[in-house]
Amino acid sequence: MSVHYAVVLAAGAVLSSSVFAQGAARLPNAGASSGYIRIGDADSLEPQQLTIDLTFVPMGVGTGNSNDANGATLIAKPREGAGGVYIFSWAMQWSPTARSINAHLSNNGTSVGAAVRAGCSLALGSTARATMTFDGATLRLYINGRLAAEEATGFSSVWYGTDDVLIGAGNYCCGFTRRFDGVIDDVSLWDRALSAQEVADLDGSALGGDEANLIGLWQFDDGTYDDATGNGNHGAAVGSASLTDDLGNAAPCAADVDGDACLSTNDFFAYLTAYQAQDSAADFSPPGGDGLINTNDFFAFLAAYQAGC
Ligand SMILES: [Ca+2]
Ligand SMILES: [Ca+2]
Ligand SMILES: [Ca+2]
Repeated sequence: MSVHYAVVLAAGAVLSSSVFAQGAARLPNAGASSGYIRIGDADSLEPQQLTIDLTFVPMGVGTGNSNDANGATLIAKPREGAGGVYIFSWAMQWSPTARSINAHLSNNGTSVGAAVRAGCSLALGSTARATMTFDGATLRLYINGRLAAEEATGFSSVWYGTDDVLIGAGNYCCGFTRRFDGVIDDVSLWDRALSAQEVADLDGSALGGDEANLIGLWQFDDGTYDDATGNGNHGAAVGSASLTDDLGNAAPCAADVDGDACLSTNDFFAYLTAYQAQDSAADFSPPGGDGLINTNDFFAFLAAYQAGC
């Protein structure tokens, strides 16, 4: 068990130190503010089997019915202006209300699809990595590189229309624009389902753009919204979207000791395991740790847990 947790915590450490060391996209969707990224429709954005990976920090509930169970859109190839169900090719969303991260796929863009949900989600201001994969038979959702939910789809093909890819918005009809308020970074799109191990090992900030099966990469590190792959599906800022290095206090939720972006009693037991092992993962006090693990650390963990991170 301790080995398992140590691996997870090592992944968390990478998140906190490097993911936002360079540029990221700030998408302000609160009140009258609106900002998202638009990537023009292209055949190269339409894989039949796929992986979509990104890292995000929610900073508010978003706008446009983003506060329901489906939530705010992290990325989608939506049918803009449409109403109904499965009105997209694919979508990943974060719900501040249901405290879930969810992934969706459609077989016909109007009624047939699949959806998976991770049980709960991270707090405002914390960062997590979400990954969806489809191998032609099963839709999977990973949080922080770990499988969180999966479902056999009953269909093998993905429906595609002529709509653009949007990062941070769904733009469906009737007030359901589902715009995300926060930061998104290191978005990658692949034309096959990466394996569980590949997802665990994936670090979008370290990709170069020429990896096999990588068909889209938006890292926001060079002052642009450009696609770093040869497909050249460059993004454009809409509204008040901007690039930023300022993530405020964004860091992995400290109390989420097992790294699944969900605060539960599992984290309490994971903390106890680390504590007993005198693992540095248990070193919560003083902030940043001091190499010593004692009851001060235990109380600091409890405070973080009670505070919701
Ligand atoms: Ca970046
Ligand atoms: Ca957890
Ligand atoms: Ca300590």
